[in-house]
Amino acid sequence: MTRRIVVLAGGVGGARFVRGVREAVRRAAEAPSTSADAELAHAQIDVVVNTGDDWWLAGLRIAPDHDSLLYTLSGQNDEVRGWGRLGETERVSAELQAHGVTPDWFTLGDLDLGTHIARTAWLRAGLTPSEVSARLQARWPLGVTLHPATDDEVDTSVVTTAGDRLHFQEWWTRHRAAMPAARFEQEGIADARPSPGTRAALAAADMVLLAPSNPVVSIGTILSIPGMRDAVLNAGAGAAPIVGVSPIIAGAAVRGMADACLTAIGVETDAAAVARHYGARSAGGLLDAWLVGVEDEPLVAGLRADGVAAAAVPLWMRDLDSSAALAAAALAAGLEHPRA
Ligand code: FO1
Repeated sequence: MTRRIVVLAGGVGGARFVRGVREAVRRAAEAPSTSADAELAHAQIDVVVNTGDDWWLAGLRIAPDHDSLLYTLSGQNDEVRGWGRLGETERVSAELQAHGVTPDWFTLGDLDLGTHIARTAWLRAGLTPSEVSARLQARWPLGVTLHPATDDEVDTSVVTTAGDRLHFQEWWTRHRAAMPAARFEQEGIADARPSPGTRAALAAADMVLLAPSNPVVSIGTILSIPGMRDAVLNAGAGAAPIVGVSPIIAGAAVRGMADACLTAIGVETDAAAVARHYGARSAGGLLDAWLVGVEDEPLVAGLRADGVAAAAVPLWMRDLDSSAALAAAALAAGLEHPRA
């Protein structure tokens, strides 16, 4: 039977992990060697993508996490910068900055602008973000299906401890999360709903993976959409195991500034603290299993005592092999914990 895997993901770390999941499933089909391979071969992969980082700039709708996945999975991502397109030029961006239409701390590459202009044109023609995403994916078949977590426009704002209020992108990109955040707000989140594709993918899922994305502003924002937590817990009529991967290794964020976000919500930057933040399903939370880095092996026993089936595996995703190995470990953890 064709397995249905759903991954909740944010931007850069999420994109690398999803690329690993796609590769692990490909290898399971190409060279099946274990019973897990037989289960995973030809599995369908759906990705629920965070939309909280999205923003309007120069009249264009920018969707960073979506585009990180789109470009990474189509082999066009600038792996050095971590975002944007390979072979990018910035002639239009220089003009936009000269006009004062875009800030000097946020660059829209010429090829990248093609995506934003297409997206904005389709939105203005009345298409939903999900329909826009489907058109972008039609041009670059990814081997997975991306679904914006919601089709409702809900940007993340940051309220700093100094009382400033700014869009997440400014806090993240201009200030590199250096301004201590008091809280994160998603305006309009109460009226937001999971996108149709997200609901359908979760309903049919055999397994749900929480990518090693920012647990606050990426995974947290996805889960804060009304109805999303229940849709995840009821995935596959409640039979789909939920497996998370730590974005923290040895007390430090793998990339990005997840530590700044965790501090803002009072969660310690620690692989076990993040698991407890998501909670064990048996204790009213989400997790059936949780992967920590081999550096954090000492945390495993405590997590297991708290009802989270934890395991220590290599978490660094430096290349396709290490990403596929991490994804295979997450998939194996899910297969080991078939829900009743
Ligand atoms: N990140 C930067 O640090 N500087 C930029 O100028 C920048 C431009 C940019 C343009 C389009 C896009 O999709 C992403 C862009 N990013 C930039 C990355 C983006 O801010 C982050 O990847 C996500 O918001 C983090 O999840």
